[in-house]
Amino acid sequence: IGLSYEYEHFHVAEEKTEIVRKEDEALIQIIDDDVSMLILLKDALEEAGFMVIANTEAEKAAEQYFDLRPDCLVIDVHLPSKSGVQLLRDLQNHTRKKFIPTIMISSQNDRELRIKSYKNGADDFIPKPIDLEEFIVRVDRHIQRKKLFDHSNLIDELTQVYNRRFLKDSLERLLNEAKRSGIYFTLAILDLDHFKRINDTYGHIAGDRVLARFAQFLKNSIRSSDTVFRYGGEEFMILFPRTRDSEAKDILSRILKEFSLEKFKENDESFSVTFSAGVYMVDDSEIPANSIIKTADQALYEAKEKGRARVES
Ligand code: GH3
Ligand code: MG
Ligand code: MG
Ligand code: MG
Repeated sequence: IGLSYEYEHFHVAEEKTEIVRKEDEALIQIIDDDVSMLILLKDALEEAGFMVIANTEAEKAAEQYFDLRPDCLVIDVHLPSKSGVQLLRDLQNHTRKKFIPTIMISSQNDRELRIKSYKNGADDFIPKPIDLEEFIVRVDRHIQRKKLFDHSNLIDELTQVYNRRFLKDSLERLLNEAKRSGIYFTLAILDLDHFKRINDTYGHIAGDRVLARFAQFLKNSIRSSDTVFRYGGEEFMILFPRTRDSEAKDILSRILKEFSLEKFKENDESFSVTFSAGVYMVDDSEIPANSIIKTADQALYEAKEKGRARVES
């Protein structure tokens, strides 16, 4: 991906290439000024099923790191323009709350260097020459651990859908994608109607059960490319990539119709629940994430004003 080899100068020029990130495929970024090492590791990782971006320069690497947000970093300790440890420190300073497992590789298996690497946030240190089989299993372990970490940090415990933190990430990712390839998407905000009454009538535990069932209902009603988030309390959001607002409205109206037929039972009493929703289509990638949410929220407010159990845009 994105490599063109210029053997006469013996360096690798990275072209600006489209890297389409697949949800389930881990992306590994390798930074090493030694081209033959880059090729060796890249080939081995790709054969093992990972996506790889390879860089020879620290500056270019930093740029691509922020752009593509890899799942694992492999950094050579000795880079010409900047030490690998310095690069690691710079990247970590910019993504303090993100956990991106980082493996330092080095031709020098030096105790001081290892300690310095770990102190600066490295998770692993592999001296060259690299045993490829061991390298792959170590990368794989780091990726598995990161997945577990990300999952527990991004899922809302009660409803088992994505949380607000992940919404921010997803919105930014979609906006970046929109910038790159001009695609559009629709954001929907859903809010349960008169939810306070359910709590007041049947208690908070019953209210929690409604929230969990609503979230699962949403998850089961949308396409696999769409994502449900719990934004807070009894408010949920859905991101519909490559979907116009009219289409999202149709989908939500169908879900509303089906969900309002669901029967909830608490102490021999049966009740049903509805929601209101506001949708907003983003086809201008310059719009900031918070004003997208604000505009969708205004549509939701309109749906509430017009009598609830409806979808507005
Ligand atoms: P509206 O139709 O205008 O949205 O009315 P509403 O009653 O749904 O809205 P309101 O914002 O007045 O009340 C929301 C309620 O949701 C209040 C709050 O106690 C409850 N709530 C928020 N989070 C949770 C939760 O995790 N569990 C339970 N059981 N209730 C929650
Ligand atoms: Mg080097
Ligand atoms: Mg609310
Ligand atoms: Mg409500």
